[in-house]
Amino acid sequence: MARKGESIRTINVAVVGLSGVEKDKGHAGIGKSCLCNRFIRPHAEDYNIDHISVLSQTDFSGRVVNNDHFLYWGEVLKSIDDGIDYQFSLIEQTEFIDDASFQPFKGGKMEPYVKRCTATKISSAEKLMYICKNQLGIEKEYEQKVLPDGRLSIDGFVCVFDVSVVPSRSIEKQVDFCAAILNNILKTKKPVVMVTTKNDESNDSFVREAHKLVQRSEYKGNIPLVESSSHENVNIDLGFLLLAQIIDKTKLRLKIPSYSEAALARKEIMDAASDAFMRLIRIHVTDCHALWSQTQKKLNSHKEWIHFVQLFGLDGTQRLFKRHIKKLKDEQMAKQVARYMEMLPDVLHDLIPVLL
Ligand SMILES: Nc1nc2c(ncn2[C@@H]2O[C@H](COP(=O)(O)OP(=O)(O)OP(=O)(O)O)[C@@H](O)[C@H]2O)c(=O)[nH]1
Ligand SMILES: [Mg+2]
Repeated sequence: MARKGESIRTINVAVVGLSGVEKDKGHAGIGKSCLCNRFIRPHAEDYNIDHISVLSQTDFSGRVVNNDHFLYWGEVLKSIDDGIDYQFSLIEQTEFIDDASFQPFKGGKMEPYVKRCTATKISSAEKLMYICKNQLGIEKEYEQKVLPDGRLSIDGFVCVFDVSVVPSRSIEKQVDFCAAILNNILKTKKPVVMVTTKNDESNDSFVREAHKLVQRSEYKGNIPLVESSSHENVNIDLGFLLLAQIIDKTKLRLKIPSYSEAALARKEIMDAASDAFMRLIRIHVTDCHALWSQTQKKLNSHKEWIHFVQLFGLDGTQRLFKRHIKKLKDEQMAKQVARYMEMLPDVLHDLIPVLL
């Protein structure tokens, strides 16, 4: 681990966990890419749920994949309340599958994934940072960041374990695969944190299996477990920050809330952001004919607006705006009806003598 200045430490992390052909990983991956995406680019607008796995030969040899079985996700700065900043560099160790043969691409000396993914010296000349699936083939249209010096020295690992039910993947298989990875990580003497993914769709017995795995005697209680959901953005930073603290040998360690505690805290943040956003909208948008584009231009520098878009994305923001406009229209209509009702006795009074 390199020390940058007084209070910024740089930490290089490899995210690892079950990967491979469908026979090994089942119908879907375990959530490594989504976890990396949420950690590096947490805002709703930058989060994608679909990442690269099965590729064409052209994409495999493009500069993002660069004929490797790992992705370079770039850097992110995160702070802990006690004033320490960590700059993380992140790679994801995966296994890319050829869309022609449905077998892993062959490149150089191919060790089995469980061994290869625990490498602590990573190198790939001119490799570009991965951002999203659409980037492949049109790299110039995205930020182009190169893996510095073409290499990275890994300080610690985040080992991912999926606690949701995925068709064609048995829990025993995942436990065995994960244990093999953890055993190989132990040999590197680098610290590891286990992060369970997809807790928004968790299966209780799978959650228990994950806890049982890290409690095996050979791990001597040295592997903390964090329960996360990338889709719900719950407990994402925690696993990485804990790893940084272990690497940094800090005395104080972050507390690990359970998934339900962390999800509740997250909901409170989202509710508060929604309330603040609605207050802003109520003050500034009083005309039911207000347009989304104009409102966006007018309000997008307000902190309440920015925070809400970060959490809910532009689609979510527009949905709430539309709901507000509908409410304004309903209110206007109700006022009009009330006015007509007020006038009704007079109108009737005028009409009845005529009718009589
Ligand atoms: N419900 C739920 N689904 C998730 C979550 N994270 C990932 N997924 C889904 O799981 C599938 C696989 O996710 P990836 O992140 O691509 O998995 P991976 O481990 O990177 O897969 P490979 O790199 O191909 O081994 C996708 O369909 C994701 O949308 C989550 O937090 N909750
Ligand atoms: Mg992946």
